[in-house]
Parts: sequence; C-alpha cells; structure tokens
Amino acid sequence: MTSPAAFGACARPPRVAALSRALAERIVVLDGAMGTMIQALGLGEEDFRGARFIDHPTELRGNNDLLCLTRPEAIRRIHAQFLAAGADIVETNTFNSTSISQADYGLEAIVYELNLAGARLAREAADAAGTPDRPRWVAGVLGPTSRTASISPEVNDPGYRNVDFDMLREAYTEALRGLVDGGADVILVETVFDTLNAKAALFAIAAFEDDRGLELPIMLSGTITDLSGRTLSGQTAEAFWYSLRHCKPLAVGLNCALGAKELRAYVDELARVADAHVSCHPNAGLPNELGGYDDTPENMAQTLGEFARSGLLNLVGGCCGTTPAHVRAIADAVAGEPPRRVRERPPGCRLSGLEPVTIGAQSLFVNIGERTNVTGSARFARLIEAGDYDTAVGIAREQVENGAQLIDVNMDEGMLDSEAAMQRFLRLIAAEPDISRVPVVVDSSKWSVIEAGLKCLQGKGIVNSISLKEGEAPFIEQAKLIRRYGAGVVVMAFDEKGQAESVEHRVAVCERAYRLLTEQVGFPPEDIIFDPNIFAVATGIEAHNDYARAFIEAVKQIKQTLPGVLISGGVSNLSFAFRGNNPLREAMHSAFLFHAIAAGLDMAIVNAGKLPVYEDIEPALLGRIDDVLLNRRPDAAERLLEVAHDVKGQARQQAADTGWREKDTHARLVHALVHGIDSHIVDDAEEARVTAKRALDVIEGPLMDGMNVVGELFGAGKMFLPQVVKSARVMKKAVAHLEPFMEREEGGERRAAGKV
Ligand code: THG
Repeated sequence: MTSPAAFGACARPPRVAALSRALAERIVVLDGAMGTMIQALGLGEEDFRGARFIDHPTELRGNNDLLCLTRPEAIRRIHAQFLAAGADIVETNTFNSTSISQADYGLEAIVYELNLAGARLAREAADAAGTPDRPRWVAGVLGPTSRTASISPEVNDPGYRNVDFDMLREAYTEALRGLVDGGADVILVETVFDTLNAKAALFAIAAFEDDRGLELPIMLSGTITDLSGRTLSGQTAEAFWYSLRHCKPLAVGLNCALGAKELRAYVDELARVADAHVSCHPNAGLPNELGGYDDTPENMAQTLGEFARSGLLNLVGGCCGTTPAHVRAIADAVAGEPPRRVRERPPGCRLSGLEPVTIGAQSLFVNIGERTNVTGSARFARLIEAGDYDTAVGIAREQVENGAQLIDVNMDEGMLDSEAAMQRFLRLIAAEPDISRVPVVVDSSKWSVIEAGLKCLQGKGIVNSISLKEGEAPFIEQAKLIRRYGAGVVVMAFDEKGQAESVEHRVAVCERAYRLLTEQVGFPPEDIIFDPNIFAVATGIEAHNDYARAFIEAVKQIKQTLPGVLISGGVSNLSFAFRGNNPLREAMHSAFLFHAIAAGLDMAIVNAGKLPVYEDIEPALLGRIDDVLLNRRPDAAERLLEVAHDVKGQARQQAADTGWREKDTHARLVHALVHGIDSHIVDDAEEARVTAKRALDVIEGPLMDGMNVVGELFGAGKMFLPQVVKSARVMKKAVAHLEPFMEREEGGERRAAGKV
C-alpha cells in the first residue's frame, strides 16, 4: 500500500522522533510571519487570481492562502528565506484554509486543495533545506477561522452563534486531510482566541488519527488579545491550557496580538503549569498607528533571549511583522541556551471556566451549585419551561455569588427539548463572565444531552454522569468521547445489577470502572470522579438505615484503593425524607459533609449558600442527626422525626434571635462575621471605633478575631466556602466603613510625625 506524500507510515515517525530529540537538546526555532512577507511582495488582484480564478465573481486580493495555488513559487521562496535564516520549523500558508474562512471568498470547494498545496510547498522547502543531521519540519497550520463558537455576533441575542462545534469539526477535518496528505509533520492549532474552536480542531484530529491509524503530534498556540491577559473569549492562560491539554500536545504556547515584552507574564504563567514544551512566537511589537510592526530584530531577539535564559522556552519564533532578519536574530539569541525543562504533570483535577479551578491535590472541599437543575429546583424548572432564560441565568449567577465553585446544569424533564435547552442555557451563561468564570458540570442521564452540552463548553468541565448500568461497551465508548471533548467524568456506582448499596458493592463498581477507564480508555485518574451514591436516609424503610454510613465508608475505601481519583455526591438527596423542612435538611447536610469530607469527599453538589455553620447545630439535634448518618441505633430515624418539627421552630427563633445583640461590641462583631450577618455591622464597627479611638484597632482586634474563628471552622470542615464568602462580605462592609477614618488617622500621624 502506498500512502500519500511524505506522510507514509515509514517516513513520518523517524522525522518526528528527530524533532523530539531536538527539543530535548535545544530551543527549536519557528519561522516568522507569512502575512507580512506576502504583503511586502505588493501583489495585485491578478496575482491572486492566476489563470485558474480569472473569472471568479468576488475580489480575491488578500486571500493569502490562495497563493499556494496561484503563486506557489512565491510561497516556497518565503519558506526558503525563513529556513535560510535559521528556522527549524516552517508553518504552512494555510491560516485561513478552512471552509468557514474561505466562505468569505466563495472558495469553500477548494479547501482540501489549499491545504494539500500549502503542506507540499512547505515540505519541498523544508526537504531542500534539511540535511540528515539537521532535518527541518513542517507544521501544518489550522487557524482559528473567522468565527467564534463561544461568542454571539448579535449584540441583542447573546445565545446566538454563527458557527458551532460540529461545523468547526467538519471544517477542520477537511483541512487536516489536506495538510496530512501534503506532508505536514506536526499539526499547529494556532492563534487560538476561543478554546471551543480549538477543541473542535482537537476533536477532528483525534477522530482523523483513529480513521487513519496514525498519531499526529500537536502544537497549540493561543493568543492573548490585550493587556487584560485573557483570550478574546475571556480565558486566562492557565484556563486556556486546562481546556486543551487533553490532546497531550508536543507543545503549547502563545503567539500574535502582543509583542514579546507584553507576552512575557503569560508565557511565564503557561511555563509554570504546562506539562508540555512551551513555545512563543510574538508579533514584532504592538501595531503602530498604520497597523505596521516596529520592533527591530535586535530588540525582539534581546527580549526573547531573556525568556530563554529564564528557562521559559522550548520553541521560539515570530508572528505578524517578523521577517527573516528577525528569525535570524532570534535564532542567534537563543542558540546555546538550554531549553526549558518540561515540568511534570501538576497534581489534582484541573478544570476551567474562564478561570482555572483545581480539585484534589490538597485543595479544599469544592462546592457545586445544584439549583440550575429542572428536577432539583421548581423555580428553575418553571422559568425554563416558560422560556424565561434571562431569569434562569440569574439563578446560576446567584449560585456563583453564594460561593459555588462549579455549577451543575440539568435539563432532564419530559416536557422539554432537553438538548436544545442545555445548549441555549450554556450559550447564555457563556456570555456572562461572572458566571462562566466557573467550570460547568453537564448533568443528564441522556447521552445526547450530555454531548449537546459538551459542544458548548470552552472551558474544561465535567460530565455528570456515566455508569456501568448498560454494561462495559457503552461505558467505554462514552468515556472515550468525553476524553475527546476534553472533560472530566463523574461515574456513578451503578452497574448491570443496579445501584450499589452495600459498601462492598459501591467500592467494587468503582474499582471496576477505574480499571476500564485507566487501562482501556487512557483516562487520567485525576479526571475520574466517583459518586458512590448519596441516598435518602430516615425514610422509615429499614433497608435505608445504613446508606449514609455506607457512603462515608465507601469514600474512605475508594480513596485508599484508587489513587488519584476524586469523589463527589449529591448532598441534598440525603434529606428527601424531610422535604418541606429546610432547616432540618440543611442541618443534616452540614453534619453529613463534616463526616464525608473527613473521609475524603473532594466535592459535592449542594445548595450553595444554604448550609448552616456546623457549630451552630444544636448539640442534642446534632446527636440525633449523627445517629441517623452513622446508623448508630435502630430507632435513630424515629428519634430524628420526633424533633423534626421543633427544628423548624427553633430555626425561626434562631433567625429572629436577637440575644447576640445584648452582648458587647467585640462579641457582636465576631458573631456577625461567623454568621455572615451584615444588618448591624456598620453601627457595631462604628461603636467599636469610637471606643477604640483608632479604626485600625477595630480591624486588628475584633474583626481579625472574627475572621480567625471563621478560618478555624473552615479548616476543621465545620464551615464551607459559601459561608466564608458571606463572612468576607460582612468584613468588607466593616472595612469600607472604617477605611476613611484610617486614612485620616494615618494622614494625621504623618503630619504629626512631620512636625516632630
Ligand atoms: N449525584 C450526581 N448528580 C446528581 C445527583 C447525585 N445530580 C442531581 C442530584 N443528585 C443533585 N442535585 C439536587 C438538586 C436539588 C435537590 C436535590 C439534589 C433538592 N431540591 C429540592 C427538593 O427536591 O426538595 C427542590 C426544592 C425547590 O424546588 O426549590 O433537594 O446524587 N452525580
């Protein structure tokens, strides 16, 4: 069997192996800008058209990629110039060679050809310049396309998109075929301004690899749009990396938009977290008033030389405005500098929304907001069914404001088109930076709904959930796809025999799933989240008595036997027997979390903002709750039921309790902080200030004392982040009141000091 071009089964691997060796030894040099070099040629409309497109109905000038077909010698010459200047890798002139970008010119039909020709030209130039001792490589470029899957182009309709995951995946597959057939050594997914677009490219690459039975090395390069340090779609560099690293790329880096100096902080951010080679190919400075680039070869080389000496780089080159002179100067500046040592995989589950989140690896317990669930919130369900998505989005915002670090979204309701609802809701929250900064948990028992959700997430989210309910084959198939979409996965302790109830069954199902996921799917353990089933207790059915204890015990055993995995659960399930009695339910949740976190629970789906402080649970009640949770006596459920009604009354009393108002100022301030009550904070802080004489003494005294209590309770698992968030808000309010006084006092002191 002959395979096309240089990408034959025997030709590719040795060259790729040589690239890996080169990367181990030195900083590898990328080429410079194709666009500015083409511009400098001053080509006219007829050059772009050539003979072939002479009658094409639209203007073609500016469609640089078309020159691969109409002026191939010009493109080959530019490649040769960069190679002569010292580039090890040349990038194909295919930045816009996708059907999506070529649609602007009505040239969707020739996309395969453009990529094939682009790769062949680069291949010819690289082979002409390369020697057996020093081969040169071709990076097949997949550009970002002219559209973005995470942002609406319509100001008035934030849920609208002019491109989606499937369109992008198909477009990238077509382009990829041309690049590979034309002889690319690696695939460079570059100038990524929206990781959802890039995820579609990575999905296409993985599927293509399966089809052809080959492995393609991948290089990723994102672009930070401005000095906010974020991509166009709002992600930080670290979040960007977590969204894409499931493709196990050869390298990850940043290019375009900024000059070398402005990029440094973000390359540094990547270099700190990326367990891959790191690349950087900046513009020749920020654009000037005429849109040109002024950074000189010497200046740019000096800056990038410092990057190299600081151990940030494995690959370096240039983007817009960089010429062969720039590449030569850069190559000289990094020659002899040791390459960055690729760091080990950082521990823990690394997720992202617009911002990164780490779970496990010594991180504290993580809250997942439960309220954006049509089966978990009557209000949310009503809003979604009525099509009032704007108000429904507000529920997501409330959860995040109340301390949810992830949000669980569930649209499983018979009357709904759940796939469409999932898509619409996720697209809408993507437009709200104060919500989409957190990762999303896509919750559904229907695979098609999960997949619809995954196609809307630019960050790295979590699938909730899959299980062995239908056996191993669908489990493995779904897990493979989840990996390909770049998400973590919740696995329920559920198998062909049903929901696991005994400790042994819960642990056994998780062990079996773990083996399948790690051995057959290649799932990293830290992206596996087991849910060993939180069921309702105190239901009156004897068989349910051991449910909570069994969960807690299963958590312990799973943590011991399956290294690296995380554990989650849906906490509100626990108290279904007490529907309508929220104070009791909430007390049960806090008590349960106290035990489960100690056993190793890493995260849970909770009603963020609705957990009482553990220490506030009345001791007699806590004893009865613990009897139920730990299955300590056969009449535990009855005894909890006995007091259930009183709890409601007590809670009302507690909320209305003004006893703490009788205490001294110090005690009142501490109480307000621990309980997150802001109604008297300004008056109390003012009273304390008048007594103390100095505002600073109030902060350093009672307020710090209060925050220390909060810290201790938090550390002991007796307070949760949502409560701490409330405390912090109260603290902020107090400090805001005291600050003006402090400034005056400080000024006064300084004046006084000046006089002395
Ligand atoms: N494990 C995993 N995922 C899950 C669950 C789990 N997803 C769904 C569920 N269980 C967790 N989410 C909720 C959300 C809300 C409630 C319970 C679990 C809840 N809601 C109130 C009720 O039903 O009484 C509704 C009150 C209202 O309408 O306001 O209790 O276990 N992996």
